[in-house]
Amino acid sequence: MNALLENMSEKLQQGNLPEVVKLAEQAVAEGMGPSEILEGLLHGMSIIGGKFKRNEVFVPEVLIAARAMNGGLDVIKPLLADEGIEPVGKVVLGTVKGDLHDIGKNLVKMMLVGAGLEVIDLGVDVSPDKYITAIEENNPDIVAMSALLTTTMPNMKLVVEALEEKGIRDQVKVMIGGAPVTNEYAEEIGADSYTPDAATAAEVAREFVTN
Ligand code: B1M
Repeated sequence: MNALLENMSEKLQQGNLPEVVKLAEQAVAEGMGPSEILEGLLHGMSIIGGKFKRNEVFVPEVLIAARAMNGGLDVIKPLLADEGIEPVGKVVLGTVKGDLHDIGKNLVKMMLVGAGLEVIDLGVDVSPDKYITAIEENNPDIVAMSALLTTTMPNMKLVVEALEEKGIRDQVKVMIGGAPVTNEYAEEIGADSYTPDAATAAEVAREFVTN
């Protein structure tokens, strides 16, 4: 990683939002591509993640690092979208009920938009009812769910069950992902796809809507 991205990663770890935004803008001005800049942001976030796990930093530090990460993502968002084309399909996306983690979900959103899909972002802490209402109102091709906690993962199953109860399960493809989620879990709850990262999620979503 070059010095600029290294610096941006460090500023992200310190939770310095203005500096992260400034350095991300500088990287864009210097001609770096969105994927390269994203790598720098993810590098900082993964260091913070490791420290959080080892109890070397706590929720407030992680929260301000996450805010800085989202600030950096906002800078590269238009560039990722520019790589896409006219919307080829529609996705209703959210982080499931009880879960407030939104960085991965935001990344998935950007990649989906970049892959040419329209995204209706329901945000975080999305209840099965809210998913159902959004699906009924927007008639999407795909419902995409993110979960970062083992305790909130089961809420993905509740959404699949709610779709079945409403008789609309066959109208949408269900995509799931997030750190604790696995392919086995997707099979267990009857989801159509598990993908390990945002880029793969976008590829699979595109396949779903173009096939
Ligand atoms: Co939280 N947290 N957190 N946290 N947090 C984790 C997830 C944890 C693993 C940390 C740890 O190691 N102990 C742990 C979960 C343990 C578990 O359940 N197994 C944990 C915990 C315990 C908690 C709290 C309970 C802590 C507390 O309060 N005591 C609490 C819960 C709050 C809640 O949600 N109700 C909490 C709070 C927070 C913050 C608010 C401080 C903050 C979130 C801020 C925000 O999102 N705006 C936070 C963060 C930042 C993390 C870590 C450090 C980083 C997560 C992240 O953003 N990663 C995380 C540790 C870790 O993951 N190493 C941790 C970067 C992001 C790009 O990756 O989201 O995995 P990720 O997304 C990936 C893939 O998973 C995939 O694509 C992305 C990559 O391309 N992906 C999908 C994601 N969604 C997808 C959907 C798809 C496909 C792919 O299809 C639809």
